[in-house]
Amino acid sequence: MNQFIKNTALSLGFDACGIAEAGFLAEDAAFMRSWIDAGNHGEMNYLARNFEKRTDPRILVPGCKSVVVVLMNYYPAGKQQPLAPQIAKYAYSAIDYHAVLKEKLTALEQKITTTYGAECVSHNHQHLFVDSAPVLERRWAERGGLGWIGKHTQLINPTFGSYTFIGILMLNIETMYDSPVVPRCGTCTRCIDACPTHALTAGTLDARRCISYLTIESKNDIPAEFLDKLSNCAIGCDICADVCPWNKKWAKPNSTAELLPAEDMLQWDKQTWLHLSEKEFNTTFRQSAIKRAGFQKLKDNIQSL
Ligand code: B12
Ligand code: SF4
Ligand code: SF4
Repeated sequence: MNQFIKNTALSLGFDACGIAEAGFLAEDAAFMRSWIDAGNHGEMNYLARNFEKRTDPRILVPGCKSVVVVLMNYYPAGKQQPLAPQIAKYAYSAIDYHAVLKEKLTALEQKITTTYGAECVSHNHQHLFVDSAPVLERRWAERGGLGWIGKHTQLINPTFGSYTFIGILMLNIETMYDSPVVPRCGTCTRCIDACPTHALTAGTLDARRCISYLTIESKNDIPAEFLDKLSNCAIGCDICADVCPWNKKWAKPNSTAELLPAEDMLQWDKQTWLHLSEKEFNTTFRQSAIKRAGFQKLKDNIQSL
């Protein structure tokens, strides 16, 4: 079954798949408690909620025995002009990655239940997740043998690097499990050294200082202390990932048709971004992850650069 699930995931367009045994993440729970208590999550109050569910998928999805993790490479073939306000690569695609991964995960679930029976999944609980649920996705990816969590706190896959989306499918059946990959950051500290806002310390992120948080998640104005450190980032930030030797060496353009960039966006210069009307924003980015930040936030961010 392990091999069936992996082969099916690859045939559906995922780039990697691993499976971990569901269980309580004791060390992560302790770490996360202190991370939250120190306020590192900023205004992302949802991270402090559902603590038990977040640290044990068997509480989130009663009956869950196995965590299937899929990766999708999103490293783009084309890039923006370097002087244009930078949109992080995860948000290049015209179609929001949540929708792309969920559709393929649903297809994977269907093939599994058709082959092994409807009881493989819990029909009374949501069991398919991309980003938005209390699931420590990177840790499950690591446990499923798909890579290690680098010092920039992102999952690094030894074949694709860290520009990968993570999707999760919880199964109510047991199967063979994969072994975690040994972390390979070694003595490197390039991501920590490159972070313009000093958001990273060895293996931990202070989200309140992270440009990704400041330009997307935070509802407040960007604090003055960070305004000269935004490094031309308008939505999200890829600086710590861009300097990582694993990405420099292994990141390769994705071949997923659904992740093609929103039209013309890569050619826009700063003036085009500045003159973008709300109507144009809603049309161009109607299905894109950029919509999450919102028109006004995008405009304010660009004005700050
Ligand atoms: C909240 C969130 C953010 C926040 C906070 C980021 C963060 N590092 O936590 C902000 C807005 C800053 C953010 C930014 C980004 N994000 Co984000 N984000 C999430 C989200 C929704 C939750 C993450 C979370 O639970 N954070 C809480 C902290 C405590 O968890 P953690 O850092 O994973 O730490 C855990 C372990 O690493 C471990 N741990 C860490 N240190 C230590 C130390 C010890 C001693 C121990 C025992 C354990 C331990 O314990 C923790 C609990 O398990 C996930 C989706 C999901 N549901 O998982 C996406 C997710 C992590 N984000 C993603 C992406 C792509 C990004 C960005 C690259 C986007 C961008 N370009 O701007 C940046 C990267 C910034 C960075 N350096 O991490 C991807 C990452 C894919 C990958 N290959 O890793 C995810 C998985 C979404 C997805 N489904 O694809 N994100
Ligand atoms: S995403 Fe940018 S601001 Fe956030 S930790 Fe990485 S380099 Fe620092
Ligand atoms: S830059 Fe170096 S320390 Fe940071 S994640 Fe990559 S290999 Fe690890």
